[in-house]
Amino acid sequence: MDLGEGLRKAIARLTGATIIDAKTIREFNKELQRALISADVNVELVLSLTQKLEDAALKEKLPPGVSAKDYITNMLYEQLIELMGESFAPVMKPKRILLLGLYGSGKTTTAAKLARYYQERGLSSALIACDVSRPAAYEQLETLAKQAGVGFFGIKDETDVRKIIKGALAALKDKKVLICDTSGRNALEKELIDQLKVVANEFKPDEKTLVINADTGQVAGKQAREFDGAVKLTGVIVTKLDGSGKGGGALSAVSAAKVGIEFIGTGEKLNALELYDSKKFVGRLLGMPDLESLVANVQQAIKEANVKPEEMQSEELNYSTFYTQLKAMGKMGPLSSMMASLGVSAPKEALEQSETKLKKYKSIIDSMTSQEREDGSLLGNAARIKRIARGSGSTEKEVKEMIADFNKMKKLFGMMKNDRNVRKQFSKFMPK
Ligand SMILES: Nc1nc2c(ncn2[C@@H]2O[C@H](COP(=O)(O)OP(=O)(O)O)[C@@H](O)[C@H]2O)c(=O)[nH]1
Ligand SMILES: [Mg+2]
Repeated sequence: MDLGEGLRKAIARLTGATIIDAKTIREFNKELQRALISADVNVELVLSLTQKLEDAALKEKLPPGVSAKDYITNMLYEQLIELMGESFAPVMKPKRILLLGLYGSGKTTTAAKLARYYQERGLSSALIACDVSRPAAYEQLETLAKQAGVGFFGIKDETDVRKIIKGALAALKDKKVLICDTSGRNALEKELIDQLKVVANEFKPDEKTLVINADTGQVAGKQAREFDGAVKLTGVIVTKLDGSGKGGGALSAVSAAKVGIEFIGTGEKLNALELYDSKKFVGRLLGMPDLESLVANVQQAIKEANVKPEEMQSEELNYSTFYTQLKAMGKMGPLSSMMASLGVSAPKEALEQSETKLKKYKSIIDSMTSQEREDGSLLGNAARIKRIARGSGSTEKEVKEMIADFNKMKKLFGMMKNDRNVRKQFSKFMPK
């Protein structure tokens, strides 16, 4: 069973759960621990991750409208990005990169992809052929360098890596980014490790990047530890994510070497290189292509559930904050009855909540310019109302209705700000 499968199994256990109690989260954690430990993720790390999940799950209340499954999936996602990083921004300065990895992991192809990547962004690049084990490795890299339009240095049939690096550093002085391709064997051997140490000493790389194939399983952790022991890794690139592999080994590798994922390879072509993006990567790992929207929805729900009455009135009301506030108030029941109990007469239909209405308001607000969102008074203009109505697929009447609701809320906020008694009354209506 690969890691993704184990994680998916753990998540599947939560289907239908309506609350998160100790039993639910512990069963989930047990499954999660099994999956992570069998993927060779460091045991201590696994225990601290599941402990954090348990603490958070039991402390926090499920926000309204969010299922236990989505909520815990989001928490798991947050823990995983703590481990692997959320995104990667490469240093765009002259530098030397050493690529390492087992035979067939995609090092040579990735070297050319990276050279092309940096050169396209204004840093002239060159490739150095230091794979002295594989027949035709020299020719493969030379061909790829031509295709990528980047520099190349190698000494055909030379087996002394020291000589190659010395020659390369002399010949490629005018290049900003130097990328060194190395030998890889089917499994690590002492000879290979010794050779890599020599290359690293001579080349003095700024980055030492492990290239692993997305279908590498738990052995990725062992590989990463051994390469890390030899040269101290700085990052990981996962290749062949366009294939059937889901990249579970990457989690073992980053946890073993304590580095992040930098790029992913998504094809044989030289432009098939993408910057690592945690939402995409974890989504794939968990077999949830829609993870991005799940995470966005849960995070929005958490934010809304946490709006406190104090914050509601301290926050300046404008159209940027209106939607969130409106949703938060929706949980308090019809506002008109509340306002009546405060001794404020409100029109019966005031701020009536309904999902359709909220959706409509959201699309109207999305059609506003950022200026209009900040300064609601701009909407006194008929041409603007017309434009917003058209942009959001609403009628002008609907836009005007929303403006009226906005103004009512603004009035209420003003009262809350100025009157402690009203504030106190108001907080009674907040959901506990
Ligand atoms: N589909 C796919 N194939 C890749 C990717 N990266 C490398 N390959 C292929 O994998 C094979 C081995 O790649 P190579 O760069 O020679 O690996 P090396 O032995 O580590 O240098 C080649 O056929 C590449 O075209 C990738 O991201 N996606
Ligand atoms: Mg190679």
